[in-house]
Amino acid sequence: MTAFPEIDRIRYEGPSSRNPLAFRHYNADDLVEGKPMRDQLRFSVVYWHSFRNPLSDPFGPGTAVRPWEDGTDSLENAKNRVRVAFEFMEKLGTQFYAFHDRDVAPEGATLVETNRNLDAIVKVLKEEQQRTEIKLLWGTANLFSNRRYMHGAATSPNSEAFAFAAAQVKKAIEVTKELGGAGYTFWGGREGYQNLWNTNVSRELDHLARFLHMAVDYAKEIGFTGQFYIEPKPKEPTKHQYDSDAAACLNFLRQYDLMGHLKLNLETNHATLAGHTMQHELEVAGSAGALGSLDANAGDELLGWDTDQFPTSIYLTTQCMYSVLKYGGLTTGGVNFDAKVRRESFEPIDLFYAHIGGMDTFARGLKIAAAMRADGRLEEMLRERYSSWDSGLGAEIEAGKHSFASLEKIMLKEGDATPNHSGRQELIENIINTYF
Ligand code: XUL
Ligand code: CO
Repeated sequence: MTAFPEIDRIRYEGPSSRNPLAFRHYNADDLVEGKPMRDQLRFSVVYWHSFRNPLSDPFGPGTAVRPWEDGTDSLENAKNRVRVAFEFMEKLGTQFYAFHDRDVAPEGATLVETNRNLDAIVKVLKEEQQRTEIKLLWGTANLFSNRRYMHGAATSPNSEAFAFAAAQVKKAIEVTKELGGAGYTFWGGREGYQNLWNTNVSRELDHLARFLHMAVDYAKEIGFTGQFYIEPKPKEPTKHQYDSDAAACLNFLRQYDLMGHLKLNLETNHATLAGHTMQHELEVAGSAGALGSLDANAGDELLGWDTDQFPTSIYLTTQCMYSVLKYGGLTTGGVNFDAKVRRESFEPIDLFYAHIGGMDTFARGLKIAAAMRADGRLEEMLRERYSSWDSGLGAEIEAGKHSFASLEKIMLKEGDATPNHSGRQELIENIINTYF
């Protein structure tokens, strides 16, 4: 049985190919900065958008045609879907995937039944992983769809919701370990507020931190060595999410002594919603040594919601990969397409077009970023801009040899600070365009 009978394995055909089912830039074996592109990019397909999203929106039901679905929430249908997902990834040539517990297996009437369902599916996932050598990038738990989480999970005013979420994440970590997952992600779901009049912010943040400490402890207890991530998002579904952006996450991790335990999983559309660029988020996380993984997508400039479109801007992916390379490359993390085809792109083949486009766009971004780094002009201009700190007064200040009093003395004598280098933004932007 095959779900995509008309599609062969997607191959690299080079930039001049007009075959819509081929890569023009992503050639998995090509070396970039000494590593095959497949290892630099570590592409991952998300189960939720690609295999569970009916393509509904707040104004209408789903439009997706998915002939392999039998319309039920049965275990049989869920098992069959696993095989379809792996056929898709095999044909696409991605090495990783990611899922929420509830994406892969149906929720039962009780936790016992739900866990049993999950175990049954994990067995199939494991078989398919072994058959295809496709690996789990990260697992996660859906702590936001069920009505028990209407007020949040770890930050719910209802302690039973917290307890249920704890049980759910415990199981999700076990399953992620069982599948050899390289990581585990915490995205805030409904961990935020809709109304400050009914919210005890400090208590909710304490609870969130306690929850994450329990996760860290449990991972240690069972020997799960995958990387934990926290995924910033400022709003949607709540008006304000506690993990609103990279800086807020880092502050939270530091305040609650979680810094060494979690890295950041950064998503482009979340950065946009926060009023930042993805590059900003990457630089904030990277400079704190906490750049973990990328949820690759893009928003729409004219729509205010998390549209999770596939990335098609080479400028964007160049910025992403420039920061990734600068901070040492992806290790446990990957380029995870947390992206969905748009509601009008309802055919199965659109899933291929979308991912091929995203992969090629990232491959180009990677190559351009590597070329920029090899050329070195940008780095040289950056070095030059800070050169007053490399010797003399600047070096002395950095070395802690000065105080307000000693600096005042110098400036009283000199009379003024001399402006030195131009910012050269225009020149830099011109240079960047020469790489495209
Ligand atoms: C929601 C989002 C999630 C996380 C995983 O906007 O990005 O899908 O990536 O829970
Ligand atoms: Co995401």
